[in-house]
Amino acid sequence: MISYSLRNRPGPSRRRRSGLRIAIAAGTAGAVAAIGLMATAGSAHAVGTLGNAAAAQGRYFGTAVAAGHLGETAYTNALDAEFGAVTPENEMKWDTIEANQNSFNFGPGDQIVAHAQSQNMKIRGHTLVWYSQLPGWVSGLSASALQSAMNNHITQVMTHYKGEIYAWDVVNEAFQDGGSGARRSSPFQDKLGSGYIETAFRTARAADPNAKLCYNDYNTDGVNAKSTAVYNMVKDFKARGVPIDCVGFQGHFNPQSPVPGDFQANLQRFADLGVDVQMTEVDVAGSGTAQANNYTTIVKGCLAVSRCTGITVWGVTDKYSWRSGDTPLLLDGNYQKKASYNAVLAALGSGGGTSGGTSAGTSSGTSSGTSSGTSAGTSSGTSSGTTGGTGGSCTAAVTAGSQWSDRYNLNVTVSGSTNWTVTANIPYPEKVLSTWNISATYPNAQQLVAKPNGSGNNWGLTIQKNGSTTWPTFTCTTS
Ligand code: G2I
Repeated sequence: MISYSLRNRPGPSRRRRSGLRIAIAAGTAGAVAAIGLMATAGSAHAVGTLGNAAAAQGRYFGTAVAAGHLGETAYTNALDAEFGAVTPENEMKWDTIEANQNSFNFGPGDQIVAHAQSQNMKIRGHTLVWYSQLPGWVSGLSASALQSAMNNHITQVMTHYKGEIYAWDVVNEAFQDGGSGARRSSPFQDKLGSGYIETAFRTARAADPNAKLCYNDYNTDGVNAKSTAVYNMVKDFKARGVPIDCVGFQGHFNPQSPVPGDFQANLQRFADLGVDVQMTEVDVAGSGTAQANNYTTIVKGCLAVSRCTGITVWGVTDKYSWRSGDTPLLLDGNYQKKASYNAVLAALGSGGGTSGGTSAGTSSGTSSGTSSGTSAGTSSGTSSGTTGGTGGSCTAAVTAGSQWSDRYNLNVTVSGSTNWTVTANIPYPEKVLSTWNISATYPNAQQLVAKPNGSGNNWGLTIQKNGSTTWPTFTCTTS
């Protein structure tokens, strides 16, 4: 039986990658094994885009997106080719969604969600409670009416997007700049007191228990009075069981305020509290090497912190940046890759990596695709592998199935154990469309985890090409 696991639709081919890669891996009981055999033909690269490079490190790489630009082909092509996650730049803010009390406009946000889902992108929700882009009627409310309105807004919005948002910026920019460490004046702070933040997080957890709940702010990227005030709040929340899962660091930098030397240490101290950390709105004013070096520091700092789960830049192209004159992004106004783009891609490739471990035993395989050595752009071939070692090992053998212009099937046979888990890392921008004979889960958009579902050890998957025909890598482990 075919189960359509992801809301994915075949889309137009955007890019054709040459070459063919077939890989198979096997593991032994209790140990996760990495790559067993990898045969590469032509110029196939596992890491071709920002999203793919980050996924190879177990992270996402995203961008802010404006619904109004999705109709521009160059914009959407760049978005889809490079990024694995999106944050609506303005479309989920209070003044768009609830400009008038209890009248909700989800249209622009829905547009971004639909596009992201069609590309299997993660979605960050931004933002539920913020002093800015707040319609006038909110600040006119009495304290008790404001409390109800805040809870209602959180509940309505999160319920509408329930199950679709990876992480929500529940509260945004609640602290003052400077050395006071105080909360920023806002209708919420002024009428409800500091407790509104805790209330917002508790309300958010009840609305969508599966979404990660983040606090998000700027000028908190290094160790300073403001970040320490946020740190103390998060520490207190964790100690008292107030639901918080992540802290977002916006990462708006410029030459006068570059990435601080203690950037990584700051991320780490938050991670040590037991929350994920994310770079949520990165942009760096400037150009050339200076800008590129800042980006490198950000990427390397994130990769060095195991709980840093992803990086989002605040826009696809300099053309549409909120501070366009500062040329702060990775693609210029003509969607050309800048030095900073190359620096980010290089830094993502040089990270500590998540495919550690050693491969037990040996693997062997044949592939008509590799032996031909051409970049015909079709996926064909067979591959098989075996593990050495003692007991409890498993092997996943992968062969080509049916092919269409926009998608292809792979058939997988697992041997050696009936208690197996096969992890498939799907090369971006390919997507899994469907699977059969397995219980499938998706830790992220580029990863499929397959377990037996009682249908035996022969299973398969359909992959949407999106211009690429590079096969996933498969890792078999037992437990
Ligand atoms: O200011 C940069 C960011 C700081 N952190 C929170 C983010 O939400 C914030 O994003 C920016 C958007 O990039 C801008 O696009 O937030 C601005 C508003 O505070 C956004 O600007 C607004 C303009 O002020 C409006 O005039 C305009 O109608 O964008 C709106 C939609 O284009």
